[in-house]
This record gives sequence, structure tokens and C-alpha cells, in this order.
Amino acid sequence: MSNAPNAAPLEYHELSIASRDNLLTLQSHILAEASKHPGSTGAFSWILSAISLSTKVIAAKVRRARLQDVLGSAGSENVQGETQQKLDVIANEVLLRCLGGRGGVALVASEENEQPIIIQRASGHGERYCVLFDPLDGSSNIDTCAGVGTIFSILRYEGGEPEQAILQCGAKQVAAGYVLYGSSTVLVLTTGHGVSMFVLDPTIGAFLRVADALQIPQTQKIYSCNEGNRLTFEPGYQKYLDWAQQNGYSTRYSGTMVADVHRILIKGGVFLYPPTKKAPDGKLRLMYEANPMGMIIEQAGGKAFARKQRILDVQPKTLHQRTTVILGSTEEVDHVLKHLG
Ligand code: AHM
Ligand code: MG
Repeated sequence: MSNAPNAAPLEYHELSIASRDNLLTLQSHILAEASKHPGSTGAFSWILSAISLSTKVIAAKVRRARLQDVLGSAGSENVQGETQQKLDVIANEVLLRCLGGRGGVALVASEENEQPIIIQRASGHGERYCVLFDPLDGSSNIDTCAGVGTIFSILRYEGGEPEQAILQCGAKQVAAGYVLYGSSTVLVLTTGHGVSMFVLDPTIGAFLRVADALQIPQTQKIYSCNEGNRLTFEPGYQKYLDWAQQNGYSTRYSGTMVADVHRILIKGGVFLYPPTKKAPDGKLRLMYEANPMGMIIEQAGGKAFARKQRILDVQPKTLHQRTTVILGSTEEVDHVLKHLG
């Protein structure tokens, strides 16, 4: 800011988002969306508001993790036999606590818990929802200050026993999103009418909308996958990588799905997690990683596949089911599919 004696102090909106017409918070975006549905009870808006609150708390924890000595392993394993980081446990508790108090939540399911947790069964008074999440995606990166994220998926609760009620295909998601705790904290959300992006302004504690109707570039010569596993990929994926390298592609891979997919959403390209010798059915989880990312990418005009099937059409058999993933720019996904034969 200028120190000139007569310079007028800059207003908040001039400093931060001078080029935008409206200063819109996530909260006001949610209210505006809800007003398009006259019968809306507000339950859904309350759930999104709980996710917003949770991710602000998690963002603050991530920022101060080293100072508060919450880096490293918690000394335990989750249901999938993976080492839990202290921050995995903290992020999970924050989400459970925030969502647990919201009336519209029937069930929550997390990467960190074996079974869905019943918050309340449908009572006949208004709609109820199932909220699924990966509380801290890429948490093995946390000690290195690399980006980590939270991924969430929201389904309608249509009654029945929790284990079965939650096993709905991704096409039935009513909303999906993620938060990337990176150089800034970014929330990307779809409620099935396009994709919006928000950035957390920590000085006012609010997510501000920075993009609406976001579209993924249709093509970009970038692929994102763990090439260390290349020798155990099926031949089709290896042929695709040969082709991409002969055609001037670059590679970008951080090992945090949220960060890698966010990059592709903004810049274009394709994200792959093929079947490997170690993970023949893929590593990523269908219900709270691949499905929400698939919905976002499709809503932004891209494609999301599990081998040759649309991810959102895969009928889940178990909550923690794994899947292979190919998602991103339409033309780039097509190049991969073509090589799979
Ligand atoms: P996590 O949810 O336990 O962190 O695991 C999922 C992560 C993804 O973020 C990332 O795409 C992938 O695992 C990386 O796996 P790999 O190290 O095998 O490349
Ligand atoms: Mg994950």
C-alpha cells in the first residue's frame, strides 16, 4: 500500500477481487442455490455449511501442524491397513463432530471408519442425506508441506440399513466437492449444475467465490500418474505412456489426488491410477475419492472412467471398494481409452 499522505485507503474488495462483479461467499452461494428449489427444507444447506466449517478448522490445523506437533504417524492403522497420520485422525474427528450435529444427516461414512456411522434415521420430517468423505487425502505428504485435501460426496438417504443404503452409484450423488489445502485453501463444489470454486480468505474466515461454471480445458498434453508402477501396468496403459512420451507430453504427479486432479481441472490433462500388481483393482476408493472427483470432472465438461466404464455408473458392492481411475480433459481421456483396446 502507498504511504503517500493523500492516498485513499484501499477497500477490501479493491485489494482482493477488484475484477469481479459480486463479492459472494460460499454461504451466500449455497443460499442462492437453495432458493432455486422452492420445496427446500434447508437441510442440504446446513450440511454444506458443516463441511465448510470443518474444512476451515482442518485448514488451520494443517497450517500449524508442525508448530503444534501433530505431524507424523498416529501409531495406528485404519480399516484398510494403512498407517494413520495424526492429522488423519484429527480431520476425521472434526468432520464427524461438525456433521454429527446437523439434522439433515442420516449417515456419515469415512475412509477412516470401517462402517457407516448412523447419525439419525429418516424420520419423515424432511430429507436426509448420507455424507461420505476422505478427511485428509494425501496425508502421507503432510510432513513435506505438500498439498493435502478433503474429498466429500453427498447422497440422498432413501431408508434401509446403513450398509446397504449407502451403496449407491456415483450418478446418484446430489453434491460432491473437495478442499485443497495448498498455497491457498480452495474449495471446489458441484451440486449437479456446473462447478464453482471458492478461495478461503483467512483474514475474514470466509470462502469467496472466484469461479462459476468452471470448464476443464478439452485438451492438454499432460498426464498425471505414478510411473514408478509402470512395469506392472497392463499393456494398454504402457502403450499409452509410450505414445504420450513420443508426442511431447509432460508429466505432473504429487501423490495427493486432490492436488493432482485440481491441477488437471484448471490446466487440463489426464489423471490415471491404473491397476497395478500391488493393487489389481486400483488403489483409489470408489465412493469417496473416484465418485466425487468423477462428478466434478463431468460437471466441468470432462470425462471419468474406470477402465472402459463410466465411473459414475459403477454399482458399489462395499463402502471401501477400490477402483481404477482415468479422468480429465475429454480428448486426453479418449487417448488413454483408445490404447486400452
Ligand atoms: P490416501 O487417501 O490414504 O491419502 O491415499 C490416496 C492417495 C491419493 O491421494 C493419491 O492419488 C494416491 O494415494 C497416491 O498413491 P501412490 O503413492 O501409490 O502413487
Ligand atoms: Mg485419499
